[in-house]
Amino acid sequence: MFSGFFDESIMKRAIDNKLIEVNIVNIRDYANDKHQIVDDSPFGGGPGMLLKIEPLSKALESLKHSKIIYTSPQGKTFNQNIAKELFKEEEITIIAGRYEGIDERVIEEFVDMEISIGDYVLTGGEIPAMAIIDAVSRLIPGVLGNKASYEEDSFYNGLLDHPQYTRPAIYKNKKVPDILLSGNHAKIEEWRLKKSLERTKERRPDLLEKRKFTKKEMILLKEIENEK
Ligand code: 4GX
Repeated sequence: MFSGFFDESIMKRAIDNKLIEVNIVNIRDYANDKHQIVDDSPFGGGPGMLLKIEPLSKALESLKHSKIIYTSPQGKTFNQNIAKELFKEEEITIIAGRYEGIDERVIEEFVDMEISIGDYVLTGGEIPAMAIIDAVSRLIPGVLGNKASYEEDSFYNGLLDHPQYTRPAIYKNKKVPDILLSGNHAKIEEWRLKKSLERTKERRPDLLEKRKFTKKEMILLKEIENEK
């Protein structure tokens, strides 16, 4: 599951340029029996299998300087702030796998952070692991190259993105907003900020509740209010 992701252009370049280092550990290598069994049924019964405690803890024991993350719907919902927090770490370890979950004692003993990537159920931890690695890696200077800047992205300033357009200026009678073709960069910036505020207010009012506003933003929010 990871090979496509890490062989893809951005991640591959980041690894080749030594901006990130990835080590995929196969839990099976830590199994202690000849069949290399790593799963077992839950105490108390019920469907599904859990990752066995011994191979998993053996794999985690040697990690003294790594932030250990377990992904599950019970975790704190992943967001840009958690990505920024993880970006400061020298090394992170993410427990991923098929099965229904892991033994709670492994969480208590080793896990520093339990993260959910959203309120839905997946069949394994690989996709959450890739989502976290992706969001954190792109914060590392050089990973995105110089063209793209994460400072322009949604959530960088706590707001959603403004609408964006590219050529042609008219497509099936739909015209790109005139202001974007005006060449007036101050006006364009203001328009973009206003659209960001408008969209965030409309679609994610929760994001605005926690946020402080500049004078300019307050004025734009008033304008939006009056236009209704
Ligand atoms: N946000 N799941 C994780 C638990 C599990 C089993 C074995 C590691 C090894 C999910 C989510 C999610 C299902 C992935 C339970 N982990 N994870 N898996 N939503 O639904 O993070």
